[in-house]
Amino acid sequence: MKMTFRWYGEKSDSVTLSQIKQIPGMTGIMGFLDYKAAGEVWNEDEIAAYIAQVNAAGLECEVIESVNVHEDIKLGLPSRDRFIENYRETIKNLAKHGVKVIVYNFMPVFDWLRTDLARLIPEDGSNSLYFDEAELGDMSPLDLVRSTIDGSNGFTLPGWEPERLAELEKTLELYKSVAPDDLRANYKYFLDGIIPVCEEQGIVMACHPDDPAWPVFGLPRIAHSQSDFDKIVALRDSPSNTVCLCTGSLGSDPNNDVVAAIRHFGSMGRIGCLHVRNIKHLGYRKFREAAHLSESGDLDMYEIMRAVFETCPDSYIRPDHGRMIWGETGRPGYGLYDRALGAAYLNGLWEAVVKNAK
Ligand code: CS2
Ligand code: MN
Repeated sequence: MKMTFRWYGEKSDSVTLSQIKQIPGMTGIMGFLDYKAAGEVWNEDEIAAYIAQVNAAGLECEVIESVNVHEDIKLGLPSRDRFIENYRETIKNLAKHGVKVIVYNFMPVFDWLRTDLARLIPEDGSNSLYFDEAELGDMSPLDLVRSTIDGSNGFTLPGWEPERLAELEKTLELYKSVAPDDLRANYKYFLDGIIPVCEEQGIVMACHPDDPAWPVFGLPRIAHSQSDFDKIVALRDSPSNTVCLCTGSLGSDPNNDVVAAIRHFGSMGRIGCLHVRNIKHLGYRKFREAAHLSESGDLDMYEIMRAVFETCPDSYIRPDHGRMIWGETGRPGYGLYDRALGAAYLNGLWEAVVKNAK
């Protein structure tokens, strides 16, 4: 297991590399060029500069998250071939600089969605990301985007880049004629275009689940259960076509058995990396993100780490979103303190799992 931390780059993160390096057991980061629009080529010089900076801080950068997929690819528009070609170029450029895993998602229009970015947790006075479908019912997609941007403390959130959102209404209209099977067919076309390059370059693609784990705003979504991911890994049967197993995203639906999913895809060799965080269910399609500790939420974090150890022990892991605690401000979900506590806790569980196995 390699414990890593998401880092958005010097200009876009409130957390510094030296702070990350001081978290016990931290081996590297999951990197991101946050200024790249979906569909753009990531050039070698910018990749090299970013990775050199990470390495200079004593950290590795073997995972990149996210190289976003252009909407035209998901919609299956004729212009997709140009964007797939750019994606292939980016894969080759990343591989040249030692990257092994690329995390991405295939969610139409939105990345993760929340109805509140700073919901008070009454038990301890901290706050965390929160979702309640009932609140969403009254909002248009544009309302939600506006409130999300307003609540993000001046940071751009992943998947919420202004360029991508400018054409929101037009894009939503285009999706009206895309059924889940069409989206899957477009996904296969994308994978057929990029996976051969990944195989040749030694790169693993890891698909992040839909978050929350159900369709929103009537958009097609095809990546939020074990059976969805069975279909995804079968779209292109290759060790380079894998899952980014995000426990909090899959776990937002209490019907998903996260531990079983890890065992299932882990033993198939189809887990490219994991995001490990906890979630607290509060009702039907209503949840908040909890501290990583098992007893703070509804997931059994010990069993999660044991499943990783027994089926995919060499995985890259990162704590996922954290709460905002101790008065910290920053990018919602991406402060330093609670994610550092999360990493320390997961490392502790790992030590216990490893020693118990002996
Ligand atoms: C991440 C996702 O912040 C998060 O929730 O887990 O944004 C993830 O990086 C993307 O979906 C992958 O493209
Ligand atoms: Mn995640």
